[in-house]
Amino acid sequence: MVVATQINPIRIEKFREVNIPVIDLSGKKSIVAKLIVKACEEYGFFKVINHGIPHHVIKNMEDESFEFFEKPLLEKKRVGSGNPFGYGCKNIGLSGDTGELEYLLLQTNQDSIVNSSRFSCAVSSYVEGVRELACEILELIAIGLGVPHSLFSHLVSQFDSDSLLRLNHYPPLSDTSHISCRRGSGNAIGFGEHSDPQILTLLRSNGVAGLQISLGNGVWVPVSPDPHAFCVNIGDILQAMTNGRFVSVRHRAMANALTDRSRLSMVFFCAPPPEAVITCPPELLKKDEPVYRAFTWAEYKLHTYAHRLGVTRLDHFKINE
Ligand code: GA4
Repeated sequence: MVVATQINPIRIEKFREVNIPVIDLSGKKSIVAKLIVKACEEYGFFKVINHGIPHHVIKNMEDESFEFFEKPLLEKKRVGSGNPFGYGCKNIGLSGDTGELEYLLLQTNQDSIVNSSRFSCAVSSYVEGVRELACEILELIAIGLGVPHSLFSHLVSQFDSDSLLRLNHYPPLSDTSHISCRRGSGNAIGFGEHSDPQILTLLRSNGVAGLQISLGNGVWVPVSPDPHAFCVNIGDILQAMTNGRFVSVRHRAMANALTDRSRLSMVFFCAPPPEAVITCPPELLKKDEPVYRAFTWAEYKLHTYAHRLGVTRLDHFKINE
């Protein structure tokens, strides 16, 4: 049971870690598909194990990420193609949100990963692995929902899919030597409350805790870190495409105050191509009225970047708002 206590100014919970479903992808396809759909309906979050991404691909990406974040600030700031992409420290997005982290936000379409440095090789292999895994999970979701297998996955596998890779580095708050732009106290937020705008998110973190899921009404539960698993969550687009049957659950990351190890999360956001039209297929509507109007991913992104991190942005696309 979750036992909550009120401590100003942030509500702190005393709780067990939430047991989100752990799904073994090596199981029988039809059974795995059902389990995933159930997890999407009940939690919007689940973990996958036996995911098939080779250990060395993940390890390489992690090592390269740590090496990158160890570089001097000025060198890191030169990386990337500018706001919102590239290196960022404390600033999140374009509307004034901040957090206790530094990050590297990368576009992942084939044109973006071109150079052949060790770092970009690690990124290409990692992105190839997580994209394939995302497509496999999206196909299992389609099977579980009884819609054509590639209904969701084809959006992510297309050449111009707008998917992103985000490397988030949360150094221990007690250590001020790594980045000069970080300060904070015990209960500081690393990355504030939000839902993910895309279709599906695949997060892999090292063994340091920080991710929390909102149960609503200000109650937060932590997700235990597991370097061998991927934590998967539904994004706004999949909520819209399932007419609200799956929910894009709000989550956040706490600043890393409890250990002297850095937390590193490597997050793949699967997005459709900009011109893809987002709408709920008739098979999923059944007799229900559509909750959201049709919109393109480009339109949704414009709306997303025009608002703050914590906004429930799908509400704007509701038919009866
Ligand atoms: C949240 C999920 C992803 O990290 C992200 C974020 C994006 C950004 O950092 O540029 C946004 C945020 C995220 C949603 C609202 C807008 C856009 C920051 C922000 C304030 C890369 C994404 O796609 O949306």
